[in-house]
Amino acid sequence: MAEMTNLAEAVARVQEAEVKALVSEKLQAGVPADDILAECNQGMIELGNRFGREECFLPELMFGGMMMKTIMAELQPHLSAETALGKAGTAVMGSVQHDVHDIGKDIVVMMLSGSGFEVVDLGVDVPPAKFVDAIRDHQPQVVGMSVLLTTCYTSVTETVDAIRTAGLREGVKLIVGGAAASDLLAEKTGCDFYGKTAVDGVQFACGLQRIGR
Ligand code: B12
Repeated sequence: MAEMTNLAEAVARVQEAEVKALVSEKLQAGVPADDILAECNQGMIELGNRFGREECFLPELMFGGMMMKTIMAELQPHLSAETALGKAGTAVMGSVQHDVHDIGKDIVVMMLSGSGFEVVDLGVDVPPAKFVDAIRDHQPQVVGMSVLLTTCYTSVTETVDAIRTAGLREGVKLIVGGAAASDLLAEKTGCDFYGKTAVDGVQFACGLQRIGR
């Protein structure tokens, strides 16, 4: 972590008071909001890495996402037009039809928005048609499905099929996650990626952003 700035390190350690103080200090000193956001994003990536190394756990991850939402709201009026319009892109997220588990889905939502994505959260028990409508309306780069119940495998299949039938499959990357998901489910249903954790999903989405998709 040697090359990280104080702000990035405070984000990675989820030190909310310090993060808030450093952001205000930098804004007052005239540091561009885009640069401040870049430091925060670096911290969020490191937070994800810490989670991967089991140096922190789900509550910190959730709190980190919530903290970044607050920071984003403070930085928003100062961001350049390009960044403010959601440079990271748009993501649609939902728990698939008949599945009402939303704790993991909400973590993914928080982490994606903390990483600069505009996130359209469709909630729980989302029918395939609602995913399709959201893709038409918001033209996301990535669509995430959360599935905790093995009985809902068919909902994943039906959602992917509905997206394909609507002629929208080529334009988006589909990711699936949640306790019932697996590489095999992603492969069988025709998804692009299985995210074991919220961090995996966010890293995949951020990778799309870097390669300009
Ligand atoms: C809490 C809970 C509930 C709560 C949900 C509250 C809520 N608001 O979500 C309540 C009580 C409502 C509930 C209900 C039921 N539940 Co329940 N529930 C759980 C429990 C204990 C924890 C789930 C959880 O929140 N985990 C914590 C979160 C953070 O983990 P997570 O969701 O996996 O998310 C992480 C990753 O998977 C990932 N992730 C999640 N989604 C996505 C999406 C993408 C795109 C990506 C990239 C990543 C990603 O990110 C998160 C962080 O890394 C699990 C046990 C378990 N092992 O999962 C059972 C469990 C999922 N439930 C189960 C069952 C059977 C039910 C019921 C059918 C019970 C009943 N008979 O009524 C109902 C079904 C309701 C429905 N229609 O959905 C079973 C499912 C079994 C199976 N194989 O299908 C489980 C596994 C318990 C068990 N061992 O039997 N449940």
